Amino acid sequence: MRLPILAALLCLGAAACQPAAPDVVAVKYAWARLSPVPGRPAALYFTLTGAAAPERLVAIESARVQRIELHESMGGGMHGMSGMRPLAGVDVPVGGSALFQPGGKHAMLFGVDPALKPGAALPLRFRFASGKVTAAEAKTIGAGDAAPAE
Ligand SMILES: [Cu+2]
Repeated sequence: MRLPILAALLCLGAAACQPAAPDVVAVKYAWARLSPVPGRPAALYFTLTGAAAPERLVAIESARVQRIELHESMGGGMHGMSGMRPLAGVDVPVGGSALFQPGGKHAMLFGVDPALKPGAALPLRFRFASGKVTAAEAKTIGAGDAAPAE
């Protein structure tokens, strides 16, 4: 147990030990699956990687979506909304990440601009508890399309 602690202490004296952590949380691999039925919600998936300080995702906004909620799928739920619960926020630890993937955490997009077609980029703003904001774009795919590779 002592060796990792010693290594960490040595790192304090050498700024070059690790690359500097970014000031804001990064958003990677963002993609959204549009609903086949107009007016039904779309699902958004992405990966958040930690900043220099602990952060908490509290909201996502888009000029092309009326309302975005953070959800978590519950194990075994097969029937849409009954298998999810809303999340007030999601922690993004320093040096870690928060994964939003099919079957787990995801964001639900209600009132998607009907002019948004598969293949278009969806502009997003991720809001964190610190007040910081990260802008990103999600790739949109059709209901029957395969999930994009990372
Ligand atoms: Cu949901």
